[in-house]
Amino acid sequence: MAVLLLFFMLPLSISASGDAFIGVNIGSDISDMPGPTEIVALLKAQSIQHVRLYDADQALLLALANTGIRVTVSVPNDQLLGIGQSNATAANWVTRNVIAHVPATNITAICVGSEVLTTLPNAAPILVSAINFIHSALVAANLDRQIKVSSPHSSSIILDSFPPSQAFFNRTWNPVMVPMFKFLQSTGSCLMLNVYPYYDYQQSNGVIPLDYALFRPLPPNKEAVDSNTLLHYTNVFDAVVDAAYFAMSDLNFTNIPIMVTESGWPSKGDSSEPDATVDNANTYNSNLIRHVLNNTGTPKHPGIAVSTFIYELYNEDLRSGPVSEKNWGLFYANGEPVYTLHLTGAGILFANDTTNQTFCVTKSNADPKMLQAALDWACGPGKVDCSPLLQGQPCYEPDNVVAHSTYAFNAYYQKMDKSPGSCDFKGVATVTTTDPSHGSCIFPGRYDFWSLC
Ligand SMILES: *[C@@H]1O[C@H](CO)[C@@H](O)[C@H](O)[C@H]1NC(C)=O
Ligand SMILES: *[C@@H]1O[C@H](CO)[C@@H](O)[C@H](O)[C@H]1NC(C)=O
Ligand SMILES: *[C@@H]1O[C@H](CO)[C@@H](O)[C@H](O)[C@H]1NC(C)=O
Ligand SMILES: *[C@@H]1O[C@H](CO)[C@@H](O)[C@H](O)[C@H]1NC(C)=O
Ligand SMILES: *[C@@H]1O[C@H](CO)[C@@H](O)[C@H](O)[C@H]1NC(C)=O
Ligand SMILES: *[C@@H]1O[C@H](CO)[C@@H](O)[C@H](O)[C@H]1NC(C)=O
Ligand SMILES: CC(=O)N[C@H]1CO[C@H](CO)[C@@H](O)[C@@H]1O
Repeated sequence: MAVLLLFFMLPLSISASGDAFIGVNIGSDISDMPGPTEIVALLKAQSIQHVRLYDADQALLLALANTGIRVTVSVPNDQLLGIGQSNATAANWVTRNVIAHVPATNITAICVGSEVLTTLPNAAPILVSAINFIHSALVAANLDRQIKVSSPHSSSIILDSFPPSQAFFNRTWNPVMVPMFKFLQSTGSCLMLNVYPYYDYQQSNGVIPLDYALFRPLPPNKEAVDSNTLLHYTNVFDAVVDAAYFAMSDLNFTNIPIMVTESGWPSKGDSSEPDATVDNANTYNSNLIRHVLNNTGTPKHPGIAVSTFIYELYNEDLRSGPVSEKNWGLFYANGEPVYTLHLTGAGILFANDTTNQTFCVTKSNADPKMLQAALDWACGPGKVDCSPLLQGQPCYEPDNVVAHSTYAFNAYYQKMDKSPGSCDFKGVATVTTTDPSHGSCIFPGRYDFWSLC
């Protein structure tokens, strides 16, 4: 009996996928588009370690080489038809835009198209072939394990999304979604979803409270409860992600993780968009980052990482539509912040909020034997991921006990949430405000680790 139970339960569980990360989308509809070097300088200054591009811009991919930054590239919608109709075109795309850049540029995922079902429905019939052709080209280059393939969808393809337990995908798209989920399942990839509580709030005609969209605390009587599951929802983001999990289970797919490829809030709008304000944008994005990096997961899948890319790095002044369309960015094109996120205590991401940013380093003149012992402890019983210190990895050089123990001490300190006593190591370590990162060896903030997809 117990054996049978296991047999049925195993395929149903989403494996714990490590810690969630926050990344940033880089759109380029900008009249004064910063050059690749400026973009990379901004990413480094802000400790942004994951980015998503809407294409595979050669110059930017080159500038991202040897930075340690993880890059998701995209097949733009206007190239999708060609790629979905010809495996040779797909293979060429992968050769030119991926193989030419790895491993110097750490490409970790490929988005095939963007919101194809809702913005380019005539390409829907070839979407899964495009995904398969791109994947086959990666397999041929032996890159399929390190580079995941998926396609970002608008959350508007989920219908009846509250209560989340009743959600399902618009059945029109089942002939696309079912083979796509089979692909994602068999390749260990994830469902990519764009989640915009701003629009859900705006379109709800007052049904959704602003606080619920902004992750602000709600009075208990305002909390949304799913009457089927009795799960409590304290914010729209979680409700939408759970609606996607439930919509997948409606199609009998229960072990595919979700990555949010876009989420954000505009900082400015026209007179019909009164909630597009700097305050709301700052509140939403700060709370979103905290929520994601806390690895809270969602009510349906607590603790399961939902890595998220913020939309977006720069304001895109050339975008058409309402004023808000041009104002989703964290930065102006000149690199000035639109606002400074309230992120103290959330790790070293977005270094602009540096007030309380601290690192743990080796004391000068510490005894090398004590350092070695402390290093061994940190990488062993201390459970620090010391793999970046191995030969060929970014923090191997300089290969000495002082540099290596500094990396390990800091990783332990961040892992312990900078708790008092976690930067001591029998007196050989000390706290500093200077970031010890060097070259492509980036010292982790507490939460910035790799996760599944
Ligand atoms: C494309 O598919 C054809 C037929 O299945 C196969 O013979 C060919 O090798 C494939 N080409 C590439 C570049 O994968
Ligand atoms: C489902 O998708 C089809 C095709 O885009 C669309 O015409 C239809 O309105 C959608 N259904 C709902 C309920 O949104
Ligand atoms: C899901 O599985 C159930 C139980 O095996 C089955 O009745 C149902 O038809 C399946 N649904 C789909 C969409 O395959
Ligand atoms: C962080 O996660 C813990 C449980 O893992 C939870 O109790 C807490 O409310 C979360 N905090 C935020 C800000 O989400
Ligand atoms: C920095 O930390 C100190 C001590 O924990 C705290 O009092 C202060 O409010 C923090 N500063 C900010 C900007 O959060
Ligand atoms: C590339 O990124 C992956 C995922 O974060 C990581 O495991 C790997 O070590 C990185 N490779 C390099 C060369 O930095
Ligand atoms: C508000 C603020 O401190 N902005 C700074 C953020 O970091 C960039 C790059 O280091 C600076 O240019 C900004 O002045």
